[in-house]
Amino acid sequence: MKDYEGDKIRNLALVSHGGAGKTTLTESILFTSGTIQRQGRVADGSTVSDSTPEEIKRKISLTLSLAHVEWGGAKVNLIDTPGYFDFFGEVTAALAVADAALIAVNAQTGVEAGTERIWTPSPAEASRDRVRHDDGQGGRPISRSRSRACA
Ligand SMILES: Nc1nc2c(ncn2[C@@H]2O[C@H](COP(=O)(O)OP(=O)(O)OP(=O)(O)O)[C@@H](O)[C@H]2O)c(=O)[nH]1
Ligand SMILES: [Mg+2]
Repeated sequence: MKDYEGDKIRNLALVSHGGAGKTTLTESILFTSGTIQRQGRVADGSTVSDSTPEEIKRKISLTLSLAHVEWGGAKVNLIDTPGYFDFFGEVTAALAVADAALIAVNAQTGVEAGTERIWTPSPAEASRDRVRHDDGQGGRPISRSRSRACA
């Protein structure tokens, strides 16, 4: 595989409510960029992202999956995440390494609960952000917010 300098690598997480179209969009990006020659469909179990037997059977994403395209001289890593709450840990993991998030929204149903959950920080997350700004050392307030998160 070609080597890319760090400034030519982008990590893009696709996130949103279940069924909004993340896997379909990932497949379209792969096809449009010429990375794959045939555009698969979730309903047929033929997408790059939903490739495990369980995902093919259920027709939903269960774990995050990685794919990449080359675009404008950069390597764009696509991280397709599951939208169902049960697998929210996969979204957290993807966002931890992503440079940017692409939020797919179903044009017919609009912003749904799962998308709001990703968009809105939990009280513990918000609290931790604030104390980081207030206190350059961070240690004591952060451990306090950790206690709140675990309470
Ligand atoms: N008509 C139409 N159907 C779409 C579109 N995008 C996705 N779908 C269909 O909607 C269903 C769900 O699409 P997915 O791509 O699996 O959605 P997802 O966000 O990856 O779903 P999860 O992985 O379960 O969160 C599939 O049957 C798709 O074929 C679209 O733009 N238009
Ligand atoms: Mg999916």
